[in-house]
Amino acid sequence: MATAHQPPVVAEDEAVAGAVDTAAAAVDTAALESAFDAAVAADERIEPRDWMPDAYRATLVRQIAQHAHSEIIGMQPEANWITRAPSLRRKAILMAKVQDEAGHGLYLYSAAETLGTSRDELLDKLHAGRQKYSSIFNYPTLTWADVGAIGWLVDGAAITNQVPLCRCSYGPYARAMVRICKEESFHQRQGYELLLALSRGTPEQHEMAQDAVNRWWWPSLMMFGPPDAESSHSEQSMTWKIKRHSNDELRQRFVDICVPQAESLGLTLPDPDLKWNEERGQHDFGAIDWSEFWSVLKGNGPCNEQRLTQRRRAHEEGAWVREAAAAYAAKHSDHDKDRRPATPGTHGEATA
Ligand code: FAQ
Repeated sequence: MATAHQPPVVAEDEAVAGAVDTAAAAVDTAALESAFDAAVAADERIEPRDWMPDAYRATLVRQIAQHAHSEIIGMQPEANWITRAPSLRRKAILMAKVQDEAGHGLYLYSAAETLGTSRDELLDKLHAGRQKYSSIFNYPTLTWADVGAIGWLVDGAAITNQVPLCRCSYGPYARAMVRICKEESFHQRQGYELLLALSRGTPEQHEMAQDAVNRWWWPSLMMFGPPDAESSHSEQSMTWKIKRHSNDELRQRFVDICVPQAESLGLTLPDPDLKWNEERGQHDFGAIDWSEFWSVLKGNGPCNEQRLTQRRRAHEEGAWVREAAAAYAAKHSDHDKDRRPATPGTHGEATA
């Protein structure tokens, strides 16, 4: 009977409708995916409202967050020297540089927020040790020359890595990198100029500059990440054009840039195997101690604990500033609301 069959008939209809929906969704996703792939292949920018694969989004959040955390943790080693800078000029330069790093962190957290995460969430993960920051900032700044070595080598490595990121497929990250690279380039020059002054100074100052370069050289090479064969994300990130070059390619480029600069500085790079290879048109260099790199990543570098403790403390102690800023913003948005005409333009005011 018709009535007896009705429910199964309805269920069958629903099942058919459900299957059609699933098939349509699959077709939609496939179409979206191929549009995304075509946009990436054509070097178009992916913007926040565009469809993107979940894994692309997750990769960007991971990398941008790690980058942002590096900028703000990276303020610590240099800030250590602000009170002990040898002149007012050097102090003013260093303060401006450290402030720039904070700014870079903010641009990057904002870029990450366009992917649907929040700065609070990312900071919580950093403080809980669930997200990384660059290995380089787990080394101590023992002398004033370290400020120069950080500028020359660490900012130099950062620029080498970041200039290609200005062409990253994700628009907000690429645009943030343009401004950051301009500032990093200034930072690199101040480090070079500082080291040059020390290198040409007294024998003790020259020795201090050399010692700083000896300590920062190898960790700077590690900043580019593990060798290509051990880089878990490179292949996919390069297909998506998040990364444009592999870790080893950029590391090689950095070595080739540094060798003539070290010569001009009158300093030696601490690598007896470093030599020009005529055939390759590049420098050969010695083996990197990757066990040190992985150990630092696991939290066992000389300053890991100190950096995270200081970061957590700064966050807690800064709570009142965030609360005050939020209260101020809320007060002003109410205030602005009161001053706004009920119907835009009713008082003949400009409403733009
Ligand atoms: N430190 O598969 P890959 C600066 C991790 S900013 C710690 O090759 P990927 C400015 C990696 O996350 C410096 N961890 O990874 C400044 C992954 O672990 P996961 C920061 C590292 O992402 C100057 C695992 O190893 N710059 O210095 C490091 O494809 C002076 C496997 O590695 C950026 O973040 C490392 N060095 O390539 C501030 C640039 N390397 O996440 C103050 C943007 C690798 O699976 C003073 N980032 N790992 O758990 C990138 O270009 C890339 O993320 C790489 C790594 C190249 C760093």
